[in-house]
Amino acid sequence: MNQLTQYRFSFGPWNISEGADPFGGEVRPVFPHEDKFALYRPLGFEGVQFHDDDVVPGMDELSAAQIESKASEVRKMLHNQGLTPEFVAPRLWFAKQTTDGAYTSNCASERAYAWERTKKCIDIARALDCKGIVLWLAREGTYIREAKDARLAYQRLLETVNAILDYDKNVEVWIEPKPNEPTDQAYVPTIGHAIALAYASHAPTRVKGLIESAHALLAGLDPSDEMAFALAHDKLASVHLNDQNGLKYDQDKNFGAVNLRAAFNQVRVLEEAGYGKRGEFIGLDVKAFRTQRGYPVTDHLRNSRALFLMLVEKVRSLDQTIVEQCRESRDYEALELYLLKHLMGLQ
Ligand code: GLO
Ligand code: MG
Repeated sequence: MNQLTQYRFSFGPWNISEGADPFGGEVRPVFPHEDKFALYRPLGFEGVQFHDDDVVPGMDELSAAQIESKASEVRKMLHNQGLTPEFVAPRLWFAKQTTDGAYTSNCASERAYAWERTKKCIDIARALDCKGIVLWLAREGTYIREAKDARLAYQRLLETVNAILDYDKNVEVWIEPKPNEPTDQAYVPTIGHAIALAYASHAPTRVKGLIESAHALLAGLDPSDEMAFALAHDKLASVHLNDQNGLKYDQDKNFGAVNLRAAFNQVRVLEEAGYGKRGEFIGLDVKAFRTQRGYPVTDHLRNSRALFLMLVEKVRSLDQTIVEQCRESRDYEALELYLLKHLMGLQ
């Protein structure tokens, strides 16, 4: 019999935040980074998503040996807490060398910085025994189209993917597409772009995607179809489930909070494809409300996870016979009404 997927969940330390936004500073005291790990298990999470400098703060100033030793400490700490590192992402958007992009900067020395930093990120992942390298290509784009040669930028991105694959034969590159913010237009806006890069690379089986619901919505696309596309190519390495209220700044709202039906469809597509059966995580990239009282604020993580599991139940209790009959008779009016009643608990 087909075993039901036991989903495992992950988030990154940045998802427990102090509430700063571009218009005002922090509204809660800083919760120490190293204390966040103790919160994971009680919240029902076992996977930790990292930026490279979440593992090794101040890494730009440290030697390879110092980086390795700090990363090994973190590896032990994770092990003691029963946690698994899901991925490490080079944070290529804070340093002054990445002001105009990293791999696609027009400046050779800035591109060299990006590559050195990426190698250190891979070294950190290796020390953690973690194979996923996430590329959220934050500043690889432009504010005005004429600023960069876009064709050359795409070639540089492909060269970088190949260089990562060559630098370490065990790692996988997981590209997290996003169409805009912080740039006006990003060079890898959708999962289609990411998967094209995968197939063009030296080792297509080691290049995959990480789909964030809000990013797909910002691109005007349906997250469940984006996920289905990646799954059809066996290239969905991870997800960042969340929600987004219209075309505005990236909101990272709670999963399902805006469009429950779209959230249901993401869960349905994942569940139908058996996502998670090979250990893939359900990542939640959700942001705490600035208005929320408490310290630390974690209800957004607990609630988004709970909502995901409620939707799994909705998917599993969907009457497939009705769905098939409606498809057969091409009666999508009946299918839609059945689905809406099912979501409302009326059928
Ligand atoms: C921002 C992204 C960001 C990434 C994270 C991991 O829009 O969603 O949170 O997911 O930095 O690379
Ligand atoms: Mg994300």
